[in-house]
Amino acid sequence: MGHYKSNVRDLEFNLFEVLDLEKPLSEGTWGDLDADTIKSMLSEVARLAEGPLGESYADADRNPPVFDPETHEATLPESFKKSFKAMFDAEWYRMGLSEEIGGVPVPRSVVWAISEMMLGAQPAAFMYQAGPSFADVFFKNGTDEQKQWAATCVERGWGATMVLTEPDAGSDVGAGRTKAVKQDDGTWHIEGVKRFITSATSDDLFENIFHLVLARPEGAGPGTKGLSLFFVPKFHFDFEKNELGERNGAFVTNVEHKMGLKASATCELTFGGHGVPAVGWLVGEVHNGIAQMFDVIEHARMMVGTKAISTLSTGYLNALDYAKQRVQGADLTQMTDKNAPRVSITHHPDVRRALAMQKAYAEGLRAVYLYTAAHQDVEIAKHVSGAEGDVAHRVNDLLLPIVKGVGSERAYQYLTDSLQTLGGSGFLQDYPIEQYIRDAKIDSLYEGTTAIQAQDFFFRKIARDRGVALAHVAGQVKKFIDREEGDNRLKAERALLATALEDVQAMVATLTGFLMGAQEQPTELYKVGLGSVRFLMAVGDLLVGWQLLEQAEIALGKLDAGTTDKDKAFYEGKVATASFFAKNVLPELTASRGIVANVDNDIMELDEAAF
Ligand code: ST9
Ligand code: FAD
Repeated sequence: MGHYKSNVRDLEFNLFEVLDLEKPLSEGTWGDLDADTIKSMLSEVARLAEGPLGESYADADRNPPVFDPETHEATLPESFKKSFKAMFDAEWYRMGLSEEIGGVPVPRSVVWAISEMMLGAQPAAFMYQAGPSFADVFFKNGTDEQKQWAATCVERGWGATMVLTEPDAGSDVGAGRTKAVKQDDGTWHIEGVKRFITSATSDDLFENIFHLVLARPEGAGPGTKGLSLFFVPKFHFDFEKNELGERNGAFVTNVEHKMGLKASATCELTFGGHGVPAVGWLVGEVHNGIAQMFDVIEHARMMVGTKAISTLSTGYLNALDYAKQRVQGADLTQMTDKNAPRVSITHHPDVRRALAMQKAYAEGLRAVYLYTAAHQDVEIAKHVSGAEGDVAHRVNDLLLPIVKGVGSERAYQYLTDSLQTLGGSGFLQDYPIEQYIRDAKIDSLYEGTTAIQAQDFFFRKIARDRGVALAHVAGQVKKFIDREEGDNRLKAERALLATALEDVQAMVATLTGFLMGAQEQPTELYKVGLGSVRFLMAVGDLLVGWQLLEQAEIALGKLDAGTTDKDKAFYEGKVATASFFAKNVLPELTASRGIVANVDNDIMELDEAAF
């Protein structure tokens, strides 16, 4: 048994009891794919994740990639490559890809449920597997000829990278200086140095790697809008003869030494600096680079959030396992009796509190990412929330910064509780949790830091959207609040959720007020910046609380109907966790509302020297 613990029961519960996928599946959009097939897929991926895929997790951490500057390549540990191969050969990457490039139609919620387990077991391996999904973006944005190349990328199993960041262009992608020089034959020569590029070297995992690179054509304007997207293969390829050719001029010039996620090679990538031109092809033959790259970024942000949530889930399940076995101290009610029997630590209120918080965020955030994924398919979105027209797309856009920003922050925060549950043992490398924490820290940094997610959430996904998607989701929360089921056993929790919704709506009004005020007084915008991460986290808590309570209501119905012993504990856990979260977390949103309402610019006026 490896380090990774899956939660297949909860995935099935989400897909079939909460999202109720059976109905849209029966309508035929996904052929004869049915619930039984999906359940066996989930079990099979769980076996892969808990077995061969996760097996090399610690070894790959202790033996990170070794870079050779002479060859511009790094070697990966054999154990990791074996794990990668076990996953890649199973071809799960075909799920949800365009059929024209070898994909199999599957709802996105199922794709992400499957991905969750691979991401939790061996996140670096999942990232090396980006080729097919990046080829899909290339396929959708490419010319007819490039669409053929995209199919070849999948068929030959090539690796892929997304190449934005430069030493002076991180969050500010538009500051990128890498340039593109047009050639007479219609190709482009890329010149510049990119940094932090994931999977730009990958030992012998792939015969070729294609880089999707943002670069600025000579003479193009400043900022992100002046960037174009280029397809730059590591080796040239004769697509007519189906033959690998000469080395192209994109060379890895360094591999970073990192805190965690060590098996994932993070590379400096130099274009055109070694006497060989780095030849690129303009994607779609149109200059629309940032929008095209955002098609990749949207997948990647969803991936990062799901990775974080998956790591929290396995952290929690490892902590739970330990807590059930670890005997220490007497029950609190017998603390003065020195002869009282010793109990497992699950009997101690503080351990219960910590476990309940871990469970609530792991399962609540899982529900949020799956609800988001449900809005990536119009048919399922309509079934799940009644989203019509382009509302499904807008809801997905709205929720991505929650999945990525809140998922990563809460996972890192509560993984420390997972570690704490193990006491001093948690600090040891005998258990996986210290590695989980190191490996999960990156999730709040790459693909846009939390500050960037929070600004994206407020300025683009709420203000620019004129609140359409937010109103749709708030309407769904309100529908739950107003629904009185059974003997209304969740009455107190519904009231807490109603207050939390009001708190969030008040924060939206306050931040919108600052935004409007900025037309007269530009420094009012600082107040949005000062409140935006708090606001993002508050909306995350509202959505986690709501999803947990929706699940609790379903669980109550199942308990009333009578269930097996095993399911009884599962459903009781759902009800108790939702109630715990509503009572212990949702009231904090009222404090956040007050803080946002009273935010002032004093800290912005402080001289840098005073920090
Ligand atoms: C990175 C990679 O960090 C880390 C991990 C790599 C892992 C690789 C493997 C991954 C595998 C994943 C796939 C798995 C899939 C498997 C299963 C399949 C299901 N939404 O606001 P403006 C666009 S990479 C959409 O003025 P600024 C839009 O076109 C590095 N589009 O921005 C817009 O034009 P318009 C990641 C958006 O002030 C245009 O941009 N780096 C969005 O010029 C300009 O917008 C980062 O993420 C959006 N949310 O630039 C950088 N936002 O307005 C973070 C913008 O006309 N920094 N556009 O529509 C930012 O995001 C900045 O806010 C900025 C600002 C760069 C956008
Ligand atoms: P900076 O942008 O310098 O940010 C520093 C701090 O300032 C952060 O706290 C940030 O939130 C804050 N900040 C910056 N600007 C603002 C603002 N406008 N408002 C508020 N706060 C702000 N990039 C790729 O292109 N491809 C990859 O494959 C890739 N993989 C990566 C893998 C790893 C392991 C790492 C570490 C990075 C990777 N990146 C990749 C780069 C990653 O996306 C960037 O590191 C990230 O976007 C942040 O940029 P930065 O590191 O330059 O930080």
